[in-house]
Amino acid sequence: MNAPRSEKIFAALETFRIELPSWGFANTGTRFGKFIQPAAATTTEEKFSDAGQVHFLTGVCPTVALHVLWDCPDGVESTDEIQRFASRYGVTPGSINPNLFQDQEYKYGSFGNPDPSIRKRALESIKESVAIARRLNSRDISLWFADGSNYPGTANMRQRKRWFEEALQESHGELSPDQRMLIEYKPFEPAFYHTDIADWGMALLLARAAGPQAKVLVDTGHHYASQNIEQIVAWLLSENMLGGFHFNDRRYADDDLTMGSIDPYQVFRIFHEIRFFEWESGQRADIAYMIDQSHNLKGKIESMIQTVTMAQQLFAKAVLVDAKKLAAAQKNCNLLEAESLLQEAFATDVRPAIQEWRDSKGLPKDPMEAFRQSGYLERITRERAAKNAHKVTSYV
Ligand code: AFD
Ligand code: MN
Ligand code: MN
Repeated sequence: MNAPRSEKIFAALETFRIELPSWGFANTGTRFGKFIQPAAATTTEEKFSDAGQVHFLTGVCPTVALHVLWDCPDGVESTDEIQRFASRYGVTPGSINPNLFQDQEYKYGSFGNPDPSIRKRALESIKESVAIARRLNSRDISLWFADGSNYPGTANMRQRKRWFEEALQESHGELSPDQRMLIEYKPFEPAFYHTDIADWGMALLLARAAGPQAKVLVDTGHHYASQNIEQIVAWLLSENMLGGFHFNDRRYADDDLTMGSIDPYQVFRIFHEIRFFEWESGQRADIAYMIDQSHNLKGKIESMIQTVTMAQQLFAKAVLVDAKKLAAAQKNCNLLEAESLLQEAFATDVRPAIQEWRDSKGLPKDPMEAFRQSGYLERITRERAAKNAHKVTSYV
């Protein structure tokens, strides 16, 4: 690895941070049931402990996204305890993700519910999430709505758009000046005929209607097969409306597979578009990188370490693209030159430079191996196996 490239990689790794999801350490499953893991976190404190391990070993995951109210059962009253966990385990609360999809009253939707009292309840939940975020000094309130319908004719899609605009504007009014509202889109699931915020255009229009502190959140699993996600990223960057990502990978739908496990080149191209924008604009894109995965079969902590190290590799590869040469090749329609600048960067083995960087930071060169040697998994398995043994294993 010649010096300029590893210097580029070192500089990039200095800036790259990615947020862990609290829900990624707890037992989750599919609609066909859960396979309980004896070491899975069963409390918010255990989630902070596990996230703290991933950050301790990788050095790039200082924040953990919280699901409200899963992680804050007593709402704002839970924040003191959360702050104690943060200082005890060395990770701070990150984005706040209100849960507007599980309670029975959300059966026909939250902001899109025809019953105004349910819409009001959903709005109160979001206002509480904003208050929790303020108490925890969290900048981002990350909004995903499962709202939609399963059959043609059962929903007035224009009326629901208006209800979302009103509620998001009112939610936006609760934000303090340094907070952001990230509006996440998803084409389908759990609704299968229409989803109220189904694509990036709808999320963009609703973010614009909500107010200047609202941006779009791109979940890489929330696109139809073969959709060009990096083009969406380029457009949102150009509009200054890209707030952040939920990273995962997918084969068929919102599979929440490990980032880069199916199509690493797509993630590389997303990172490349961001770097190309930064080079061209001369400004840092203010984007929150988050993981949205919760593995049912892989070990929870191992799969998070695997995701983080993959993210670092793909980010490091993307910074090797020579933007100046690329711009010239594009201008001259030198297609093979332009294409090869991306392919060469993607083909570069950046692992030695990343290991050097970790070593320079006093971090383990191989965080996965360090975790396996640490005895942490054996300890938490002993401590949690009994609690997990009594967990629900099916939905019937
Ligand atoms: C599910 C949804 C969406 C949301 C996440 C966390 O599809 O991605 O961001 O849960 O609430 O994956
Ligand atoms: Mn998501
Ligand atoms: Mn999802």
